[in-house]
Amino acid sequence: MDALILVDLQYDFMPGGALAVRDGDSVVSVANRLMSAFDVIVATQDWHPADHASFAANHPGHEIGEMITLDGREQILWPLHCVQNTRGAELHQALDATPITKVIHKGMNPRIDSYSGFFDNARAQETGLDRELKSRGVKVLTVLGLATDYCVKFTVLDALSLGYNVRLVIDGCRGVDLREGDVDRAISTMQSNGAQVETSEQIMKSIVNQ
Ligand code: VGL
Ligand code: ZN
Repeated sequence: MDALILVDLQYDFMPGGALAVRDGDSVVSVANRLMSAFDVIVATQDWHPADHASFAANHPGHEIGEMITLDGREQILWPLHCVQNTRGAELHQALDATPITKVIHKGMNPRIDSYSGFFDNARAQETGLDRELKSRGVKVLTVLGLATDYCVKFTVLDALSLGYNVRLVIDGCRGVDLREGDVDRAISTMQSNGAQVETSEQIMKSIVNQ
């Protein structure tokens, strides 16, 4: 069984949002096109409380983009984003929500960030995504979304470590590039860990021909 994983297609990661990813909204149509080919479709949602420790605003004297040490872990400070029940945390309305079979929330623990859709950054807690996929007999994941160099990257790496086969939809991802080259490095890292990088067109064709 194959599943499509839509990572964080939320307003705050789209142009005009609090943590806008350049051209981020262009992946919504890629998601809509791919959904017709999948029975299991999971959307993740970054879902922070307002007092989340990843927000620069909660660390007076520190700035957005700065790296701090938080409970012994490195933490990049982000603008306030994806606060639970705000518009910025909603899935983009152009995303066809009807075929989505499950929504997984992450990043609720105020002290621990959660880039991956599977575990928080301390690997202390599971989100329920692995259980959901295993219960449906899913072995292959097709992954797209935002942002390539954070939540997509860590979702893909965790998926590979959990034994899934992973296809990364290259035209379905956009990244932050906090440092120039981050997106390219993230793609190489995913690939060298075993992810297959494909276009949505290649994936559609391979599924139709099955
Ligand atoms: C993300 C930074 C902070 C992401 C989430 O979805 O890639 N990036 N929170
Ligand atoms: Zn976040």
